[in-house]
Amino acid sequence: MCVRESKSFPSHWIIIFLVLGLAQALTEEEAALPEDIADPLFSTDEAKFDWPWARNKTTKGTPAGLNLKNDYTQMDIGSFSDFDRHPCRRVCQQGQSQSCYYQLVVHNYQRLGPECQRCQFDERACAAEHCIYGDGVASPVMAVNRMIPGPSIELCENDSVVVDVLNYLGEATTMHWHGLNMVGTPEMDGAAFVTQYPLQPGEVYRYEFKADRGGSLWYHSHMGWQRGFGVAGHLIVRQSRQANQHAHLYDYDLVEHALMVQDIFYDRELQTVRNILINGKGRNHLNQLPDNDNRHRYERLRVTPGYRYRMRVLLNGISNCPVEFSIEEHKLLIISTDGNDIEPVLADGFFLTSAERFDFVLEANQLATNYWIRVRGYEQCEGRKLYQGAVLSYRGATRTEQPRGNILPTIAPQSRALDGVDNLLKPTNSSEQSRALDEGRVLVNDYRIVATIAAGPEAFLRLATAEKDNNVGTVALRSLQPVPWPRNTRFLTYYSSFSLRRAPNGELLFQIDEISYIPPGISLLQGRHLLQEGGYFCNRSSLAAQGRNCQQDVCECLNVIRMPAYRPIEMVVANYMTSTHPYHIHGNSFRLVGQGVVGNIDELRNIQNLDRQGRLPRLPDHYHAVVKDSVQIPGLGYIIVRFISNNPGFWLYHCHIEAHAVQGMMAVLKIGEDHQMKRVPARVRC
Ligand SMILES: [Cu+2]
Repeated sequence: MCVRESKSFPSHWIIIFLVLGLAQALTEEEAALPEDIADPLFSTDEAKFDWPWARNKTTKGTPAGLNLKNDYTQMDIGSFSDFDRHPCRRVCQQGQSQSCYYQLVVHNYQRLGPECQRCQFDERACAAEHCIYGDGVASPVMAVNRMIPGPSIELCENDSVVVDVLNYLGEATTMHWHGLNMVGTPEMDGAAFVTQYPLQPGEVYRYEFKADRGGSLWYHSHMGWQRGFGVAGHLIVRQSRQANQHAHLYDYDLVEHALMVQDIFYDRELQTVRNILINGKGRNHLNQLPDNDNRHRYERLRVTPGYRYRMRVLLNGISNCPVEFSIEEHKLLIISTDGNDIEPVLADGFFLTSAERFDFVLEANQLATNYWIRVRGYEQCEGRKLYQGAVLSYRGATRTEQPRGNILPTIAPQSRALDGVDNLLKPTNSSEQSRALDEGRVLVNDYRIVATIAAGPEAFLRLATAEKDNNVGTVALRSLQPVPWPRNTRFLTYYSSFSLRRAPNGELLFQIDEISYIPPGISLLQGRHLLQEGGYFCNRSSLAAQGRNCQQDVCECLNVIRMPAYRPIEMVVANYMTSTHPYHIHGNSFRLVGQGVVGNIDELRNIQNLDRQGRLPRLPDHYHAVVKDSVQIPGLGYIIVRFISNNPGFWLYHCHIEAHAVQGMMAVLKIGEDHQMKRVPARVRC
């Protein structure tokens, strides 16, 4: 392999020169952009932040910048693999679980790199050459096995999984298995300095866990901005036909119908979201070619007339960019969210905030031609007019046939284009304008709808019942499973908040409970017996006991919220900002029993008072509230989630917008006492 590699070097250099020339051309093209695209719309306050590795003062050996040199030519590329022929990719049968081994190599790579030479002229060459074409703009990325998204892992429920992650990056990394609660294997959760020490460059870490549930899950790096640069992939866990309650609703469940939607950056200018891609591909917003120009590379989903297909969509969101998903002239029968089956809802489209997933059934019952699959960005992406398409292609349609409809039928009026601090603290009425365009369409999980309802039990009930015929709020979705707790269960209620504050030095601090998270230097799960809890952790109560007022002072510390194990827990989480934040906790799936908007909240006392007055209603148990692992907290609103804390350990609790999490919108739930947690070696290496 090495000999072959070195032989191919001269031609690589020629290709590199060609590509550098092309990249130069693109840079010039970009420099010549018209004002409205190149304007500093997003050089807002929110966008200016420290590099995550500068903030993470305790990370040792992390370089002072991204080391994105193109060193992949020196790697043993023969070991890179997609898992198309993996023995665990099979029809799932009851009682036939397997052991499944995977190797994921995480490495620096490039969009429109040397492999893309043929791909530029022949779309079909892209996959074969390991070209990451992206949107045709040369930019540094971090890939998994030379792919973005990384290779899909397909399993059956109860399979045992072994994954070796090899870190070929110039910086530390970890891998998180989003949607798996890691019951019994907390050290495999992939939370840096919480459940494991990160893998330094050149290290290997063996993740071993059980896929103890079905659903659309995913894996992604949990370090810095790596998932934004590409370190993420689908983790699809299927069930046997007997166990799958939705099996009768569809004929095919194909991995090529799993879509990862992602907002991207081109370079180190992380403050500027530049495009949205679907499975790593899509139209280029810089070259201003029409959407249907054949020089764009769109993802294609093939279907045969007369069949029903299960499709899976996830948003790997990095900036504040919720998206709306729909398909021209097709209804979507939504059957699952975050890997949890729901009572089916027939809709025209749905919204995703970062980390959310929706599975739907598409019936190929229209004229056999091509149709646009539409993804439209909002908030920061709306401000930059970002949207993306893919093509639903019926068997029998020619490749050159123009897809029906438009990717973006109507440009929404400019609404909350800026997401700067002043705008975030001001209410907005933009939602009304955008909503007018959606008249008559059934939309699920629309973040704007929740943002327009008034406070109070009547509005809440309307959201959960009457509006179901038209706009279906997240809280209106119903699980197929009854709640797992007995009637009249009394929950321990924790109040928490998401907020933004400016430090006296001008730095913007994204906070949970008015505390900006500082990561620890000792991994909490491994080092828990070494820690003097009082001196090492902080939380709202401990700071108050010290006389600290985080409303006035800047509180930056390791926020660890303690909860007892094996108890019914309820979290009421308020959002002081006008933009939504995707709430995510590790180690536990939860029921969403409340969600709404209350108007201005700037102290936890406000939300506690409202709750005391009975103005934050909960869904009754018989409603079978939806199960999720990631959910939007509406702007100036709240969510109420419930779970049984039967998984002792240290679990991250954070906003799933990467830009917010790396700036401090993160905390840890410590569930149970030290002695109730699994004993794990101080450092696990293979
Ligand atoms: Cu956020």
